Parts: sequence; structure tokens; C-alpha cells
Amino acid sequence: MKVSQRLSMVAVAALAIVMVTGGPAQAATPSNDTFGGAEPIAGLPFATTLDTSDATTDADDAELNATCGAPAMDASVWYTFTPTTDGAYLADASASDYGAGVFVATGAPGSFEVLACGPGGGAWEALAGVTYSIIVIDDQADGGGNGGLMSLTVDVAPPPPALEVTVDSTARFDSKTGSAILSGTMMCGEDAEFGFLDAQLTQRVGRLLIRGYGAIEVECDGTVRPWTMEVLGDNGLFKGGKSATVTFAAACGMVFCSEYFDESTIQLKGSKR
Ligand SMILES: [Ca+2]
Repeated sequence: MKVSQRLSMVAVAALAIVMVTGGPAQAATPSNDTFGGAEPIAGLPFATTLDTSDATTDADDAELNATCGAPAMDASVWYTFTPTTDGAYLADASASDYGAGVFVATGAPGSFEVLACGPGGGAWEALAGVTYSIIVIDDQADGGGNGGLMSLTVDVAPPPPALEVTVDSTARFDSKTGSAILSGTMMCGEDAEFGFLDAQLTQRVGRLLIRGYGAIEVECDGTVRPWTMEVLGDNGLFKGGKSATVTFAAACGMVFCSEYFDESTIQLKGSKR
């Protein structure tokens, strides 16, 4: 009885030691710490998590960074991906619990060609049958440590956000300020990170070509929203009558932007204030 109690206390003590040392034991140097141990990505979508706190950096990381200039290349781990179809792909490590950066490269040590690199993730145009190395590093953007809990997803890049723009064929002009107020509607998809619209307005007034620029940011939420933009002439006042406008709009997602371009003649009509 006494012996068995003692044994169980030893067992508890042993368990406690295992628990205390359990963290570092799990965070052994990952098998994909180097180019030679790169883990192949079998299919998409790919998602994984990995403790990289014992991952190391070496000369291959330094070679990758020669063309990119990340602040640090600590705790690199390597994957390879050979797509079966051409297209744009996105490797995203932004959900990691440290300042993770992503490199995408072809080639081998001594002949790497970096196709994408950046904090959080990287996107690139891939060809079927080509093997790409995907490297996740700790760029020390968070100021310290070595790796941590890495979270990586690789998938086909999301398409550009939806974008629809209209420009009204008439614009008001303010006879006191000489400004023109363009208007229309714009819809950009809620998957857009940002959307904007800018316009150049030109109008011949006598012998002068009055020119003005305007730009606005537009909220991207998938609904059609009216927009108005006041454009002041840089070198004179706009007047009633015909004027030309060049409108450019873009809505950018994580990888791609949608763009809209329109050149049209609009009528400036006076307003009284
Ligand atoms: Ca490494």
C-alpha cells in the first residue's frame, strides 16, 4: 500500500515534468526547416498550422532575401507546390501569431528566383507543372521572438472585386466658385480592401483649356452608392456648356484590382447658390 502510493506520487511527479517540458519537446526543429526537407502540398485548398519556434535560418533564406529586403528571415519553414493548372495563387500566413512573411520562389539554392514576397502573404502567377517553393519566415515585424504558431493557407487567388461605375451625363457647376460637381453611381464588392474614383475634367473656355482633378474614396459594400465629386479648375473657372471628363475607378482585393475607365463628354449646368 505504502509502495503503491509512493509509485503513484512518482508517476504524478513524472507527469508534471513531462507537462513542464512538453512545450519545448513539441517544438522540435520542424522537418521542413530547410529547402531539402520542404513539405509538398498535395492539393488545394491547403491549410496547416505548425510550431516554428525551433525553426532556424540559413544561407538559402539570405539568398531569397537578397531581392526582397525583409527585416529578418528567422524561423523559415519550407513547402513546395506544383499546380496542375495555370493561374494566380495566394499563400497567406497572416493568421500566424507572429510577424510572418511569405516568399514564393522557383529554382534551388544558388539559383532561386523570387516571384513574390511580403509581410503576411504572397501571390503569384503560376504555370502548371512548375514546382514553387513557398517559404514562411519570421520577419520580426512584431519586434522579437523566433517563430511561433504559424498558420498557412495556399489556394487559388480570389478574383478581383466586382466594380460598376456610372457617370452622369450632366454635372452642376457653381458659378461663384467655378467648381464642377460630377456625380454618378459606383458599386464595389464587399471583398474589396478599398475603392476609389478619380476624374480629370477639361473644358475649353475662350482660348484657355481649364483643367481640374478630383478624387474620392468609395465605400465598398456591394451596394450601388451615389457619388459626387467637386472638381476645381486648376487654372480658371468652369463655365456652363460642354466639357470632357476622364474617369478612372478601381476596387482592389487581396490580390487583384478591378479597374474602370471612361472618357466622355458631359454637360455642365449652372446652379444658383
Ligand atoms: Ca529554416
